Amino acid sequence: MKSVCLFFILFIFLAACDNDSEDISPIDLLSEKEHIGDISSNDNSLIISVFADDALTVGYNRLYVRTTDLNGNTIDQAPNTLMPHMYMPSMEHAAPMESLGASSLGEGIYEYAMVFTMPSEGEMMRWEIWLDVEGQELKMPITVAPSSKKRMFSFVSETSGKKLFIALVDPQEPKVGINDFELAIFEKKSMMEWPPVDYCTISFEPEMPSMGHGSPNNEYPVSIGNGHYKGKVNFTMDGLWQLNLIINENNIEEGSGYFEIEF
Ligand SMILES: [Cu+2]
Repeated sequence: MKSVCLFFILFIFLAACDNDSEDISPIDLLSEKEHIGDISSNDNSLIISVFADDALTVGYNRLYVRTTDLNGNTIDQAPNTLMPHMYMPSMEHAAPMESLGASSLGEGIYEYAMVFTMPSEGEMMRWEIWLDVEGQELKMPITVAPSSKKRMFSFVSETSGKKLFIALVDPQEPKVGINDFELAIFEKKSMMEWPPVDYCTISFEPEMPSMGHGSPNNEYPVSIGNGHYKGKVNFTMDGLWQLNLIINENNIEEGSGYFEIEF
């Protein structure tokens, strides 16, 4: 009798869970993300909310932006622009950013990506997100933490003199075996201009520094447009991996660096 009862309770519990997952709303999906901040338009008629997959760190970050009215109703409207902006003692600068369009999370949610090139540091080094909403420029203060593992590197090319920033995009959830490997390259043309770069060719070698071995069957990332490059990386075991990359233009080395991935 006892086990029948337990079974019945379990059944009810599972049924309830199943029900929940069926009417999961975009708002619920968004609430599982990291809430970065809210800002109101100057006339207080709109509230723009910014979310991200995780707390913001140096490197590539995906953002989710939703606009609501004062009653909390979603307005299906994206900010005209969304730009990262940093204040430093002697200068101000932007950073690479991508506008990715409507999100699959739900109606009225728009996706962006930003590559933060350095961490916030108190009052001296402050980041903001600048939003253009219906012609109004709004400024949302944000905090960017250093990344515990190296997810971005930069160099000035000895051949072309260009300053390039290389950011890790995928894998976000690495596993043993073959993983999608995606990175993005941007050029710092000026403090405010950070266009994507599609002309590079890339070679790389994964390495486990603690054990001194690499892995077979990797595929070099190739350009897929918008500054992104896609290939495959093979992790033969878990632990800390270092991906050593060489970035070339016209078969001439522009520079090199590495990413760290630990799982
Ligand atoms: Cu800076």
